[in-house]
Amino acid sequence: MGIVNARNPGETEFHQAVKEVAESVSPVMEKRPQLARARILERMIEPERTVMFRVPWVDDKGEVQVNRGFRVEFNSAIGPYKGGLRFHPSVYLGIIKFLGFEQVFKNALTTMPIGGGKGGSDFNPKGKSDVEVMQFCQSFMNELFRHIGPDTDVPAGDIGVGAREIGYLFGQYKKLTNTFTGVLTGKGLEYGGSLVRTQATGYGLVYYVTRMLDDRGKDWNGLRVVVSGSGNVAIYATQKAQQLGAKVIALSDSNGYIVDEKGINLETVRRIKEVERGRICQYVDAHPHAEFRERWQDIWTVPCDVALPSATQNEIDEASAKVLVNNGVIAVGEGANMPSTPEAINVLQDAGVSFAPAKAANAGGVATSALEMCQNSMRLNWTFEEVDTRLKRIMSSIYDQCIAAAQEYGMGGNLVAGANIAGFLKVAEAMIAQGVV
Ligand code: NDP
Ligand code: 2IT
Repeated sequence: MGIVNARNPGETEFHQAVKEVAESVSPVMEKRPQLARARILERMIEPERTVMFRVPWVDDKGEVQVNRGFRVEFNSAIGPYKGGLRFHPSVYLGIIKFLGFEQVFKNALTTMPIGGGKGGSDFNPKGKSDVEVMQFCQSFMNELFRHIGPDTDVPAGDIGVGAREIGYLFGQYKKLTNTFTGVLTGKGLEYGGSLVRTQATGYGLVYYVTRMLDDRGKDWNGLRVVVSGSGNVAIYATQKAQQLGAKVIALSDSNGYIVDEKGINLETVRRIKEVERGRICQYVDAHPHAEFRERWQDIWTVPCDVALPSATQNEIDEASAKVLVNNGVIAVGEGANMPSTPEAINVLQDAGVSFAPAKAANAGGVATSALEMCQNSMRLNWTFEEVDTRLKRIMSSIYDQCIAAAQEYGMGGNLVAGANIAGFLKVAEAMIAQGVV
């Protein structure tokens, strides 16, 4: 870790992500000295390629704006680089590298042939007009297009990048290259998108947690669930949990959280968030019995059986984890990437809470992206049921891989260790087979 920190100064999120994997795989390295001799971990923590670029664009007032763009192509041992783009003002190299690093192992767990990458920009889509978002996306693609391709690197959405942004990015790629290919996933259904991709991360999260609950002899029926965020992942995790009989009572955004003891009305949330691009506080206008509270971090004080952090990194810290435990939480499933601090994970695992790590639990999104790539290659579309059945099967297989790997290395039941080890081994074997490249 000394070397990682010194070679990547200031990239605290990246340090955090590497430390967790390095700790998990240390028993593997002891058992398999050939991995250490091949310097596998040292090679994995160095991205194969990092691109940083200027993104100039003109806003509605005619003023020139300048943002910074990133694409980190982390690892292509098992397939083309694959991973989302994040547009958020907090984006810098350390965030894109932590996301890209995690993506490598997550993608390996999906059983699909995809390597790992991530990209994005410090552009803030909030409050921008559609024209401004389009101007930005076109300028972003003016540089990105030369680095990506359907067999090279296939970006998708993440925070701040949804169907609208993917559409503008795709249009510009097509224009610049004069090709119609599956170079991005999360596309609209009219032009090559896959059914279920919109729902996939949230649904997949709930499918994974279902397996975990099942191992405790429980199902979702009647459980009180708190979901943080109110974006793509949060909305569809809520929808699936509700379909399975759970009562979702809280959601949030970066201004605060709402609590509805009667159960969240998801139609209202979807109108506010997907149609109007509004704020979660507007929920109480339609449902006056519900409550809006400021400080999104405090959402974990709402007593619940299951917590699904689905907003952003490090949103559950040690203190929040203790509150969750004291309130009797039985399961935590990470919808967001790295939403729990290492201290929080320790508190939850020590208390016997079932803990589903992001790499495994939120892999349904990228797995369905890989199914979209598959359909694009065949120039065919599967039905909703076909894709959903495959997604369920993939989430179940990820769960089985995590359980088996944890068991084999003496950490039975520890899904964090299991996910890291299973993902690591698959990538490591592929790297060894391909030589020192
Ligand atoms: P969206 O942009 O659709 O929604 C993000 C939500 O999280 C919004 O409610 C947003 O609130 C909130 N949020 C984001 N950043 C912060 C912050 N710094 N502080 C407080 N609240 C914040 O993104 P997604 O739902 O797609 O992504 C959510 C998480 O899931 C991310 O960690 C992402 O990496 C992860 N993920 C997403 C996948 C996907 O397929 N989309 C796949 C796997 C993981 P506000 O509007 O106020 O900013
Ligand atoms: O973090 C993630 O897995 C995503 N944002 C989805 C990536 C993808 O390529 O679908």
